[in-house]
Amino acid sequence: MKVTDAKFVQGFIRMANDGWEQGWHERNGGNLTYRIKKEEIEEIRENLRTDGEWKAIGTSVPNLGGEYFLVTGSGKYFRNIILDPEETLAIVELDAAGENYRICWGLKNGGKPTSELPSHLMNHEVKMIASGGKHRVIYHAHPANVIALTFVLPLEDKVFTRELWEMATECPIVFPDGIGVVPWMVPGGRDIAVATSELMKQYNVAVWAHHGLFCSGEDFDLTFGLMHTVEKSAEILVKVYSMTGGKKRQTIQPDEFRDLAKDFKVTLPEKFLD
Ligand code: 2HA
Ligand code: ZN
Repeated sequence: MKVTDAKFVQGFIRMANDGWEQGWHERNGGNLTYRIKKEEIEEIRENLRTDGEWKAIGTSVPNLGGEYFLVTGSGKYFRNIILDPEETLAIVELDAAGENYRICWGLKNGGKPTSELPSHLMNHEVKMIASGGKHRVIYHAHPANVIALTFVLPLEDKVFTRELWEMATECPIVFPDGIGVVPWMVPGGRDIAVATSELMKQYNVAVWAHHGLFCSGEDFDLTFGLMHTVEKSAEILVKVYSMTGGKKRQTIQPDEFRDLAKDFKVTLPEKFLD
């Protein structure tokens, strides 16, 4: 099968374009990676190159040895993915040790996988283990309202979690584990990858202060939906701050969150409710 005809590639392109249309991907901002299923690789194997040069990932992900990923290219624009996926995306294979990668498809005019490859792969490893293999999508975007809040709220997991839960009743159901916050760090390197993956052991969402948002999920719908829900909630909070300076006349109370958790069968950590 042609790579671009595969259902997972179509799903990836649609999600990337949806992110562009939301305004989360100015210029070359953001990146998306998908851990490809064994049977999906078999469908397209005849069109994968095996002569790519092995290159260092820049970190070590031993539990992902031998896995294949569909990834956005470094410096590529989300806006262009739908027009030319073979120029803007790549499929990469990891070696058995999880220390090197090689390009098997895509980036037809040259280029490298996303500059955030170390962060994506370390988070894939953590989330694959934490979810028993279910999580396959890691998504980083630059949604404006989440970023704006990182100049106003204290950079604490509890504050971001509680404030965003309060802004929309669905939030504690969509991200019951809460949200982690990474202080400002240089993007693209191993340090931000380590800091983010530490938080992603307990969360599916991490804020990068003054930069953007990082999400993990099982499939494209769930991961896009998570990014969308968090950013919508941040937009409401920005409106509340803009109208009142942050003073709420009323809001959802801790016991109301507990009632919601019971009915919707989610567990909300008490540390976010006291
Ligand atoms: O330009 O978003 O974090 C890609 C990025 C880096
Ligand atoms: Zn970024």
